[in-house]
Amino acid sequence: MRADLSRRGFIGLLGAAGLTGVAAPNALAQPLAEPGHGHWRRLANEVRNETKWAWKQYVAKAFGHDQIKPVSGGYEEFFVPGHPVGLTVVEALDTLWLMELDAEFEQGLAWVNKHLSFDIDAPFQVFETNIRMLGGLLSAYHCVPDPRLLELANDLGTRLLPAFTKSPSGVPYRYANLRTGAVSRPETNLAETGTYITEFGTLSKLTGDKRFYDAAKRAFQVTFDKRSPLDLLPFAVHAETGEFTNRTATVGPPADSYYEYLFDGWKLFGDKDLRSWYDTLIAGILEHQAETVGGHMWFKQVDAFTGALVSREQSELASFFSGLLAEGGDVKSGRAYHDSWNVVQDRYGVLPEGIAYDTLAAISKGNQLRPEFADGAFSLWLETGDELYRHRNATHFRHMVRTSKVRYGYTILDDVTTNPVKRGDFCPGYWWSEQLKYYYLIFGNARRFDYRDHYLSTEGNLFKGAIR
Ligand code: DMJ
Repeated sequence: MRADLSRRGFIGLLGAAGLTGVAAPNALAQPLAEPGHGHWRRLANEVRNETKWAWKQYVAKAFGHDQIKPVSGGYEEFFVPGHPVGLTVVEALDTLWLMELDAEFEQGLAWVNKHLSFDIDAPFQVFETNIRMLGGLLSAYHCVPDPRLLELANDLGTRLLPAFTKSPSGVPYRYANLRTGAVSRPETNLAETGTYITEFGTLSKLTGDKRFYDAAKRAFQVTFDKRSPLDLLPFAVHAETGEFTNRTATVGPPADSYYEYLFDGWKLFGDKDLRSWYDTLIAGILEHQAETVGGHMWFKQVDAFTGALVSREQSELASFFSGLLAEGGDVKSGRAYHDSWNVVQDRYGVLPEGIAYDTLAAISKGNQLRPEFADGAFSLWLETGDELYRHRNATHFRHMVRTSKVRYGYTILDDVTTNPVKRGDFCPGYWWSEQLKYYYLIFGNARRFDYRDHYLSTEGNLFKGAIR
């Protein structure tokens, strides 16, 4: 399979660690042997085998718990201590299905059917619950239309709705108690207020209940309407007033997926308002935030009202923006921005969480098993058909196997600048939903994936394009 199909639809804080220092080239940054032509299928099989092996470890040590601790063989919950919701199971389902790991998929689905319940008297973070749990259930339902999956998705969406409906402005609170509907934490940000339209919209479409789509769109509109005269948005906002509470604009967290979902809402539902809001804001970003430093394109953080420089720190999470720009029609900028991050991959092997792009120093030295670079490469490959992006992801995958594979799975890294790297001890849920899927889909010719017409959410969840 060649990625020579045009315009395929695909979607895909700086931790202020204060650890500034000059980036030392890491031994891991030595060039790796890359697979030649004809070897992509073998690489896809390798990804599939790693997934199968990691799933087996998870089932043996942590089944039903949110996240495995793959070094110690323990587990931990992601949302609320003592209240597991099988985050890893829900995140993994569509990936397992796409890889035709059917026994593993059935095992996960059986757990969901038997154990998953959202009747929990505790506050859940609405953004994470939406992109991970609601998105995971909807993508599993898209792959295998088991009515219980939709029932659970509808139940969860309904429990999240008070975050929107109880807000005087329509901008959602950060937390909602799943049993009582009590809401809390009104100090929020762009990503946590504008990353709902595709999950909520899909739910509206499947259930006929428009409340979900309308709530997600209204939240967007409140902040968009308050944009600065430069067409920029500060990232901090208060749910009760709908007013911004700072002045800094960034394309990284905690803003990132706000921009992604404006585009995605248009892509998935054809909502022209969202497309026009996306175009307006991206034009502002390109005009006031893009800059070339050392021959590479980066996005500075600026005062949204004056355009004055705030910081040249860049989170690894911002690397997804390369793919978004390309999907939005600006392939040139998308390519340029991914090239910049590739320089960081060349230097460190595994990308640090945050860099100062004027020196390329790692200012946040860990790596939380992040998928954004691979996400960007996958989107760019779909848009351009350029094999370069397969090679970049092969390098990304190889570095991950060499540095993160431990006794019971794959772990985050605490420091990518030491040799050997310093490891932490947990595997985030998104690892199962994102990079494993991006690697598999870019290396292999997945029989169950429609390369021409599909939609993957910010969490890599498949809402469109399953070939059953
Ligand atoms: C994922 O949960 C999603 O990609 C989200 O949009 C932000 N980043 C994490 C993974 O890094």
